[in-house]
Amino acid sequence: MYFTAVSSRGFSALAFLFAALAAPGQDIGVVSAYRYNDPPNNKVVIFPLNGGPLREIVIGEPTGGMGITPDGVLAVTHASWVSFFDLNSTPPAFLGKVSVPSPCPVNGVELSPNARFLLTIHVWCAYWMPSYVTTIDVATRQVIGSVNLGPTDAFDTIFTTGSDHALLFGWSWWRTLGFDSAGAISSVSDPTYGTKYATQGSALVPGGRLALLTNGQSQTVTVLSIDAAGAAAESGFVNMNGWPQAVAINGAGRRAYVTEYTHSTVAVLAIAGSSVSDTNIRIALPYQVYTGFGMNGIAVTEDGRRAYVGLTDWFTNNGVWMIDLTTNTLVPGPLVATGGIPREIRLATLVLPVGIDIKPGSYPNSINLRSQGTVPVAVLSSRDFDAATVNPSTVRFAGAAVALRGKDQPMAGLEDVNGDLLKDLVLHFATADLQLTPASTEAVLTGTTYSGRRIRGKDSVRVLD
Ligand SMILES: [Ca+2]
Ligand SMILES: [Ca+2]
Repeated sequence: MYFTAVSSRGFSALAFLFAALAAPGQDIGVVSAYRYNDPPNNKVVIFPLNGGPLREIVIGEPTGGMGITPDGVLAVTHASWVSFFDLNSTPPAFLGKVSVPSPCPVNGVELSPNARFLLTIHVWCAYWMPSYVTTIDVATRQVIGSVNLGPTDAFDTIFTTGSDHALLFGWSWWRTLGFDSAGAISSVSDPTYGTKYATQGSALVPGGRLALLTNGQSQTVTVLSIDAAGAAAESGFVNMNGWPQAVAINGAGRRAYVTEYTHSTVAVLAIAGSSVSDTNIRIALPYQVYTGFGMNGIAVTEDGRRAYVGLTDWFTNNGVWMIDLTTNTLVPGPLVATGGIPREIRLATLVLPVGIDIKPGSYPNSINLRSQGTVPVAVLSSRDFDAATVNPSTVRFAGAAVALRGKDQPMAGLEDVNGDLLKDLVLHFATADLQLTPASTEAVLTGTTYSGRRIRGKDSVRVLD
C-alpha cells in the first residue's frame, strides 16, 4: 500500500528568489494533497525552503492533517489511520501506522509541545456519528487513549498551556481538554458556545494567552483569551468579509495571516498585546484556497518573512505558492505542484544524523553513575560532515551540557579517535549530570552547528549504579 518516490523536479528557475530571501529558520515545508479515487495524488510532498529536489510520499488514501516532531518524524492522517515517516532519510522511511477509533476520516492532528504525543480528531461526517478525540504515543506509535464525545462535530484543535491543555473547536463551541504527563486525556470540559459560528481554523499567538479562530459563514475572526487552566473566553472580534479559513501567526506574534475563501485573498491582521485589528492589507491569490475544516492551509516561517499557501482551481492547478511577507507580494509560481488538492502545510527543521562514540576506543560503553569524573563522547567526522563545525555550547548528551574547565571553557577538543584521518570532536560530560538509569541502553547527543544545522547521534551504554 505504501511506496515512496523521489522526484527530481528542480528549482533552478526559482533559485534567484531563494537567494533574494533570508534563511527562514526552518529547512523544509511539507504539504498533504488529496484527490479522491486517484491514489497517486493522495500524497505528501516535501519541499526544501531554500531550493533543491522535492520528495514525495505516496499514500493510497486521501491525506489530511499532519504533525512533525523536532526530530523530523512526520505523522499524517489518512482514512482512520495515522502513519509515521522519518523525514531525515531519503526516501522518507516508513516507521509504522496506527488505527484510530473513528467512524469518520481522521483529519486534525496536533503534536503536543513536548513532542511526546499526538492529539487526533476527526472532521464531522454526519450529525448522528460520534466524535472521538484520541492521543497516540509518538515513540511507541500506540494509542494512549480515546474519548467519545458523542454525536457532535469537531473541527480543529490547538495546544494552549504547554502539553497540559488543548482547545477543541466545533461549529460554534469549544471545550478544554486536559492531559496527564503520559498524554492520556484526563479531562474534557463542557462546551462553551461562542457568539460566532462556522469555525474553520485556529492558531495560538506565541505566549499562549491568546488564540484566533476563523469563522467562515460568520465572516469574523474571534479573539480568545486563555487562562492558566486552559479555559478560553471571547475577548474580541475582527470583522472580515471573505469567509476566513486557515490562519497562521508569525513567530514574533505580531501578524496573523488569514486565507479568505470567497475572495481568494490572504488578509493581514495586526496583533498588539491582547488586541487584534485588520491592517486592511489583502494579498490577491490566483486560485482559491481550500483547506477543509481544521487544515492549516497556510504556514509562516519562524522569521516571519515568508508564507506558504495551498491553492486549487479544483482541476489541474493545485499547488503551494510562496508569499514574500516583507513586501506582502505573491511570488509567481506555483512553488510546488501537488497534483492533488493541497490541504495542510507544515514547516519543519531537519536533523542531520551523525555518528558518535561514547568513551572513544572502548566497548562496551560502561558508565558508573557513582563516578565523580566525566564521560568523553566523540562526535565523529565523515566525508560529508566536519565535527569541528559543532558549537559545543549547544550540545546536550543524555540531558547534560558539556562540562566546563574553569569558569566558562567547555571541555572540548579535536582529535581523530577512529583512525580515519578526520579529526573528531571529543566532548566531556560530568557523570553526575547524566540523566541515565541502570535501565538505559542507549544515550542520545544533540547539538547545533555554528551555521544553525541541528545534529543528532546515539550510541549504546551499559549503566552501573
Ligand atoms: Ca565506545
Ligand atoms: Ca575520525
